[in-house]
Amino acid sequence: MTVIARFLAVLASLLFASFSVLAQAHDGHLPQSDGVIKKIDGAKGKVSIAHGEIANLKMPPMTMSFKAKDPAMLKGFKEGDKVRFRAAEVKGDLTVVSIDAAK
Ligand SMILES: [Cu+2]
Repeated sequence: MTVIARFLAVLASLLFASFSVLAQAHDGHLPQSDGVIKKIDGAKGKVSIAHGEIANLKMPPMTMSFKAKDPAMLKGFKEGDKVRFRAAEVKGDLTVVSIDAAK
């Protein structure tokens, strides 16, 4: 490998790494998914959601439990509420990173 080619390869991998870090840091870039709240456990910061497809997690529709990024974000919601939310894998846990009431 020439010096130039090696330099370009390092540059490309650095760029790629910084882009993926940025993509994870900005929750707003994750696609929103639809869901209906089935159960809330505020003490544990857990919420069970019957959700539609979650494109970024390649997950088909199902009902499952998520961790809330911040338990306080669950305040004001109750079972049966329709929501729009963003989910991501955070330190191995499937986590709701944002949640809003669906109109
Ligand atoms: Cu799921």
